[in-house]
Amino acid sequence: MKIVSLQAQEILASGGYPTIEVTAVLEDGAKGVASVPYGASAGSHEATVMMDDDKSRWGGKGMLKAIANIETKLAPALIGFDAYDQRGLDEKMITMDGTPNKANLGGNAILAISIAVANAAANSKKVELFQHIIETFQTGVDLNKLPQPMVVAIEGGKHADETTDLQEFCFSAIRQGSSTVENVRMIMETYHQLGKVLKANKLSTNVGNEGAFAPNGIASNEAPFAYMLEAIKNAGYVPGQDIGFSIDAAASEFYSDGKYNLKVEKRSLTADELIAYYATWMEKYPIATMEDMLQEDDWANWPKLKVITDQHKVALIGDDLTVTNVERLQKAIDEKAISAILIKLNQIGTLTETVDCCMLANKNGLMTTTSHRGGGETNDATMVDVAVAVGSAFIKVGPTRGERVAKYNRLMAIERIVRK
Ligand code: 2PG
Ligand code: MG
Repeated sequence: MKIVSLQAQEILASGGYPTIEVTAVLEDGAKGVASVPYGASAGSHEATVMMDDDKSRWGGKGMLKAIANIETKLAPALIGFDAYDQRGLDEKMITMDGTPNKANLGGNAILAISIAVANAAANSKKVELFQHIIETFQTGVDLNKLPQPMVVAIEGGKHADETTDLQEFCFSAIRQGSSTVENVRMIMETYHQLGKVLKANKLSTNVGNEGAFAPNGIASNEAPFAYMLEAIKNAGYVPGQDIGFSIDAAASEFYSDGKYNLKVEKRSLTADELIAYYATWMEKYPIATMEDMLQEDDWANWPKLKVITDQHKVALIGDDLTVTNVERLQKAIDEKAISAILIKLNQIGTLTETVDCCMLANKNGLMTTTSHRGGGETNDATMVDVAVAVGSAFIKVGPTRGERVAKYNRLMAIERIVRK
């Protein structure tokens, strides 16, 4: 099924700056439209987000260079290519780029084509995108188990001003046997209760990049847990049984010169001291997962933390550490650095490499969580179909704002489709 056109343009991402949208059309008239997100606290080993650096437009954050790469280089080479051959298509773009981090043509340009074509191929076959991914990559997923919501409830770090150093405190649905739709309701009811608890404690309920509460002047990085526990109880659920906590420290953002600088607590800790601090949390609170608790190249200390998370049956997730990259994932497995991995399509830049990374994780018994991006998210919900197709345990997405709820709405729609 040949590609007949690939057309690219700038659209607005959630932060009010541009990103790329591509429309792919196939010879049977089937169409696929996709847009790519990008992060606020991106890891330094991620695929390149090519921006223009032309300060006269969008303060340098335009994407016309990447779009020109689509129009003048990628599209001409890909017209006529078989859209059903996703791996072949992605490999061709990787070869054309020729760099390990897609610096030449832009990870944003390449991913936009990769997922637009996947969407077009699914439409051409008249199947859902997740079904197309399952068939194309033979993922062998069990659709009786769908990903569950991991909902950002409080955000700080780079995603909000004057709040926690840690980036995200999430509610994760961990109860067994209930539907995804019911679990979304459970967590959102709890999120609304959290708003009331914050207000009662004279904290603001303004929201950050991801649509989660960003309370100014919160006392410490540990303070969110007490509010979250109260919210779960007020909503009528049981902490540790229905809902667990998931934390993403995004620790690279508060690390410098060997120290972890907790501004809100006015202290700088060594990795060992920080790990000891985290250990006290695991003893006190129903923590289900912990992500990027250490800096992205702090390979010496991740395995120490993993010993402790294993003891507490907490999944230790790599994000900036592993950047959806099979080589970094393999290293993390070899070094016993993690027990789970965060998956973001734009960290690596093609659908094929993303699925390969998930398959490597699955093969090694590592849980996957597929994630939204902070600063530059879009209404595109391809990440949800990927999560379903590879058997992710969770999708991590914020609770409010259109580009976030689009993901939960897609997840609930998929549940209705597969349970029909
Ligand atoms: C993360 C993400 C998403 P960003 O660190 O997991 O929550 O943030 O997209 O800003 O890197
Ligand atoms: Mg993260």
